[in-house]
Amino acid sequence: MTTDALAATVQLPTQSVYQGRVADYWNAEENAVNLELGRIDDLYHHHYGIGAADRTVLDEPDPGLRKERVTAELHRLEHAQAEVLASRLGPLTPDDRVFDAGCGRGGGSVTAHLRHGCHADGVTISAKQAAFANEQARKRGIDDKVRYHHRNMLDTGLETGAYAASWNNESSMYVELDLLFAEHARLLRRGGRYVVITGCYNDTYGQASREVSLINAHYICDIHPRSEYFRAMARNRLVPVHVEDLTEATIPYWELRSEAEHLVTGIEETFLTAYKNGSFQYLMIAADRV
Ligand code: SAH
Ligand code: GPP
Ligand code: MG
Repeated sequence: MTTDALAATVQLPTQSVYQGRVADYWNAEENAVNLELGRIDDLYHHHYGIGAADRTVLDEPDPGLRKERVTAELHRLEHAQAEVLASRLGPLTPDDRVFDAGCGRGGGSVTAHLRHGCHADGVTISAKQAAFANEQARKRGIDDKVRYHHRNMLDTGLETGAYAASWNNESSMYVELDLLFAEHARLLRRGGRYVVITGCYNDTYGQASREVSLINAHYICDIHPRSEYFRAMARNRLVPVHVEDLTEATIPYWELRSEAEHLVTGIEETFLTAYKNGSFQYLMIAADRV
């Protein structure tokens, strides 16, 4: 059979094998470190924390109260990260629309809506997460403005040029950056703002370290080098306006998390080693769509 004839017989799947595995991971995911933190105020985050940690929570003598206080402190740090991202989306009005690419259980879109009053569309490859997030928005009474969709963020079907801002909060390591940024550039209006917070490997160090490979295997993701973000943005009409290395700011979160026996998942020491040996960075980039 010729290549062309073979290609004619093969139906390209709408979702790759890899994306199917990513969806399986998120459909099954029920880590205490995510659900117990989210339950505190119904803001469910799937990202890490930033800022100084109040380590006195570890000294609480009552074991039940200690767990509660550690859980609350980790949630405070994760929510602080979401607020830093939301504050970078620029001045937005309640009529503006924002796009949350790889939205998880929905906490980021709710945070942006509460801060700016804007409409939000979140997209996740997990049907379970989209249903969970929509139910949360319904309970909060904001389902007229905040909506979640079970879709591929590379091919959202959302309206071209309709968005004032968009972001990836710890979700860009699941996709090819050129395809991702092409979709953001399509959805954003001219002058719209794009923000990414991500873990990337440090090109200065060379290729990805063992720790970076372990993180990839743990989450089924594919962490990109720092340089690739800037190359792919330049190719897709996204011009950086603010770049911030959040590595120092996230270390206290990981140090506290590693001592939270009731919440650890086993990846804590790997993150701390990767950040401290310089091979991995926690980075925020804000860019304008030109
Ligand atoms: N941004 C969220 C969740 C981050 S977890 C937060 O900050 O809480 C990573 C998310 O990326 C998961 O929700 C996963 O479903 C999503 N994701 C991974 N690949 C995707 C794809 N191709 N399309 C849409 N979502 C994807
Ligand atoms: C956060 O999700 C993790 C990811 C989205 C993938 C990898 C991120 C990097 C920065 C490399 P989570 O909150 O579900 O993770 P955990 O269960 O470990 O808290
Ligand atoms: Mg988490």
